Amino acid sequence: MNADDLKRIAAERAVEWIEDGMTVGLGTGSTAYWAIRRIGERVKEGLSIRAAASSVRSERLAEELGIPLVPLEAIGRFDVTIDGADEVDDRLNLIKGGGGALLREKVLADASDRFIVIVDGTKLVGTLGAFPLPVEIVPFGANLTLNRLKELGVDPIVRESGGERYVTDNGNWIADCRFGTIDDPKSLTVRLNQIPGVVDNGLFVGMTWAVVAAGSDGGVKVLK
Ligand code: ABF
Repeated sequence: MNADDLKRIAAERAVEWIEDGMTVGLGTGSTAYWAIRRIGERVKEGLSIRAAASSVRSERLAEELGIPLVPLEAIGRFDVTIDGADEVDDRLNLIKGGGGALLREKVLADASDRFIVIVDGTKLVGTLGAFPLPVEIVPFGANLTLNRLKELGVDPIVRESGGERYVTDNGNWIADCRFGTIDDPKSLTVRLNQIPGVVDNGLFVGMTWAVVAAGSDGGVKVLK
């Protein structure tokens, strides 16, 4: 089985939690892609839901698949949000944002009764930090914000895509920060978000309802 098979297996297991009448948050990334695909299949089979997406690209995919989208203004809470992650630690805290959608993803996750994370087993780590932490910053005074990040002992790399600076759906930039092992993600996320110019960061602490992880043997683990 290749990585994509594992992502699909984890995604399809998570989609089983979706029931008629639910309001569903759609994540972003190659694993969330499979969840959106499966939701689209179930909608064609008669599943009645309403949904909102955490990125323009997931919105477009949902539209193509006929998943009924509603404006976020029409939503108070999500029953279920399904999304990927870059790392999951043993307390189910996450690093997300490798796909550049961390801000909208965190807004949906925070408004979800059940935030379900879908990963292939390689994303499970004991402690976060091998993956560079994405930090979303406003372009205004970015050099000053980057200086503040450097004071935390990192060398922030402003993300580029195709030789151009990467711009998020919200018009901001992403600074990827290698903190190394992150033993106290709660303190770090609070410290980062106190920096003027930082919009949010990819640490999702205490937000996960369940992790669905597909192992290389094709087995699926549900961690809560
Ligand atoms: C998105 O999915 C991002 O937050 C996260 O970085 C990414 C994981 O990507 P993939 O599922 O493609 O490995 O939710």
